[in-house]
Amino acid sequence: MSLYLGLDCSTQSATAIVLDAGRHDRPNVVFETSLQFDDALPEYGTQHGVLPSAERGVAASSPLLWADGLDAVLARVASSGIDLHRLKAIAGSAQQHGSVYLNASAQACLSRLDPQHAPGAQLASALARARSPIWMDSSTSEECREITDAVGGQAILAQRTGSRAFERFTGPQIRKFYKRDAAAYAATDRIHLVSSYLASLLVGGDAPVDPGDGSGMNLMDLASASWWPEALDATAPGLAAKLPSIAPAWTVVGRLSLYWQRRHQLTPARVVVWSGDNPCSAIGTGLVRENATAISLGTSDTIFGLMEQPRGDSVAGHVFGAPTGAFMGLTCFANGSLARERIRDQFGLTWSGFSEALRSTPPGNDGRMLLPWFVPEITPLVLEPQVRRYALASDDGPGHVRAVVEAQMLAMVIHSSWMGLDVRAIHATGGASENTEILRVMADVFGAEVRRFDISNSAALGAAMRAWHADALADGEALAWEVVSATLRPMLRTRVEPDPAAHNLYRDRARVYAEREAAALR
Ligand code: ADP
Ligand code: XUL
Repeated sequence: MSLYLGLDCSTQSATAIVLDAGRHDRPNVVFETSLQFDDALPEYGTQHGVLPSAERGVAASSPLLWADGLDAVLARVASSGIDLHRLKAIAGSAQQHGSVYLNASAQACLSRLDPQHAPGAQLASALARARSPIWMDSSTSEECREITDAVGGQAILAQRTGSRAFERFTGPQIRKFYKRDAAAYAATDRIHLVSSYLASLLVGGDAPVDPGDGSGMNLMDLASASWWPEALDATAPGLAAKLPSIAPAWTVVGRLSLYWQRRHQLTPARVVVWSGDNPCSAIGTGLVRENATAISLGTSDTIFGLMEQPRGDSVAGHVFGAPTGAFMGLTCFANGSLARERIRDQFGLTWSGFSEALRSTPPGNDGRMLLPWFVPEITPLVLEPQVRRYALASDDGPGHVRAVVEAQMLAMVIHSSWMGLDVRAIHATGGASENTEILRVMADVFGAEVRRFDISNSAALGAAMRAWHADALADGEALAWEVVSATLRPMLRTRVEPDPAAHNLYRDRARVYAEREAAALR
């Protein structure tokens, strides 16, 4: 049996999962560890993984923090006591859309890293931009308009790249950087996604992006998985030379560099192309065909499902590449865990108090409702945070708890219908999927069975499963995705069945919610 390491660099945390898998026995997770950036690396000064900023709509983090986060989880893997001689391949997952700007000295810097020291400080001189814009940024509406106009409208952009222009997408972010700081843009040699940056770090070279994460940029032609020249021209001059290549998600980029081998006594394992957290989560929740829908309740909430071919009105959401080589539809909500935390903290609750509030209030919340835009919202686009309450007293804690969760689930039903997904079964993942009461609201709102697995970090697990799949392929042995996804079968932990009466009631609440949302947006 061989070991496969899956890494995840998300908004708030870094995670490593080691999968023991091979040709015969049942694959098994033998190690899992997570660290919160704010706690583990306080010197970077992040809050929930984000650097403080006074500028409206701006959200950024530090690429050096991500490097040191990677180093810290690898240190834990190295001291886990598992037999790492059997480590054959590593793949990774990262928060999507964020971008890292390297200068011309980066390649030399990466190949000269000193294993006596953590990577962060050593990489500072390789950056053309100290702060990386991340997916929570909503400051590029102007650039979105400019790019949309230049390519001939949002329908064309959505059809070619899988999405209309979105503020957080990498293309509009690159354009803003170019407009604001043309000299720093000119000094940028390579613009990586968080995923391809960390893969580059592992091999000490220059790693490609995969079509899954590449499709979150408004720059890639989805059908051919290649850069779309019109979009590049619309974004910034000379961009083609600054972007990495695009390679299938199962590509082996290289071997773990000497830096990491020496620093953590690791083998020269194969390093597989990294992807975005949502594409990796598709694999880690067992979505390898159009057989189910997944909902991730992480910092963002996302709903997604596989598509054999792109379909639906992608002006409404996104069609990304999937790690299987197919496609996936996705809708993303910025007011996920942080909105739930806002209500939890406002009423001085713990998560168990939050759950108790859900238990003590009825489906439909006796008509109490809110629109949950505590921070700028992606779906629907709400740039100025606003929270609207209906029949909800300001001191009604339990009412607020149910109202925020119901609002999130109703918004998901409404804004995912464009995908035409089969939602008979929902595979729930992400930190908040630990909360069974939240899953009960999900099951009732969707009228679908909700399944939860032992591992709630499906992005890291999916990365480990991708490493296994790619390693087998590199050895000349095609491993069916069904074999890979069967890893999850013994991990099924919980099934939450919908209540038909509650589901009926929520159909009506969805209509009311949609009307209130439309009124608020007018
Ligand atoms: P990300 O990968 O985006 O960093 P995670 O998937 O790790 O986020 O989820 C982290 C979030 O999970 C926390 O911000 C917290 O709000 C939420 N969370 C953790 N436990 C619970 C719980 N029992 N109930 C609700 N939410 C929870
Ligand atoms: C997806 C999105 C977020 C990030 C952070 O489009 O913006 O889900 O990937 O997890």
